[in-house]
Amino acid sequence: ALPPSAAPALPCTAHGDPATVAEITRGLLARQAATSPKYLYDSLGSRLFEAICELPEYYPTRTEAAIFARHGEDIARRVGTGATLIDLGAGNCAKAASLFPLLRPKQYVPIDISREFLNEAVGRLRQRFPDIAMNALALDLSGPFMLPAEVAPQRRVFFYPGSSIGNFAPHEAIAFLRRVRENASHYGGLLIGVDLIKDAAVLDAAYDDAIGVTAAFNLNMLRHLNHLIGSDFDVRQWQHVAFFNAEESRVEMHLEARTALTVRWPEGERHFARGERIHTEDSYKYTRDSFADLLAQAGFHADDVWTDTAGWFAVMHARA
Ligand code: AVI
Repeated sequence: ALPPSAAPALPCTAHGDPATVAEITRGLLARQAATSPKYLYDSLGSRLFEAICELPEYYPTRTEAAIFARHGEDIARRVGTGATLIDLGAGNCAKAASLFPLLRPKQYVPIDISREFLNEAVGRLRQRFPDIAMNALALDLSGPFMLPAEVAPQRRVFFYPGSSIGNFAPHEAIAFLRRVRENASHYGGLLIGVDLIKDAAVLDAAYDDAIGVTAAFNLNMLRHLNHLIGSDFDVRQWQHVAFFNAEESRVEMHLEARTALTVRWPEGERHFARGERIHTEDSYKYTRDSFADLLAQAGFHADDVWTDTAGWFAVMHARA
């Protein structure tokens, strides 16, 4: 039997804009229910993701950091100093900040969907690096975007670490990178982190850690959805499921109903059978060659790659 919830989950007022509500409810009503992974990142979700990055099982963050530590000077030679560094999905801005001493950007433009989280991070960073101009932008990068005029047009270098590109399906990744390229200037570039295909057991553990931080990260999406669409998801009725799907070359995250249940929101409802799932995230894994090919399809030319000794992760540079 399920433990009773501490408080009854009552439908509340929707706080998302009508387009957001429509997008989420369409996904919930689809035969295979699915939600965009961007809804994993409310303020708590962003903090849980920070915690994931510290887990021993979650190798991408520390492996990428080791690549930057070992090859930083080489990377800086390739990227060049004095650029406009545009950090796509910046989060706490820590990765870019660790490269400031080597890359010495003229302007730093962190972009993230979570405005509150971003503003806090940039506030702290301004005090540490008073000589770098900083313009934080709260933008949703999942659709078309155009950088505002305050972003210096000279030598725009896009920084997209952490293999966040893996959260797009390959055709979406190509479309996204094309949009990035449209925003790049002459001599602009892209410095991107890519998670590579490896043993399934390593991947499974990275997305289903022993102390349940990734489970909390995934389940927290239901609280966020309740806030956005006024639904009555009871988090205790759901469980985290994650596994590597080798055929699709991706780790999938789902939320699985522990029991038969009905979720209600102001304009609708959905019944879930026991074991039925909501597909919440994909994290695609590549080879160096398959990713260079994807870059080429987006109009970028990959001209350098750095990896760790085990070949688990790659940092690639591409010219626009
Ligand atoms: C942000 N993104 C690259 C992470 C990933 O590995 O796909 C999100 C994540 N999901 C579960 N753990 C981490």
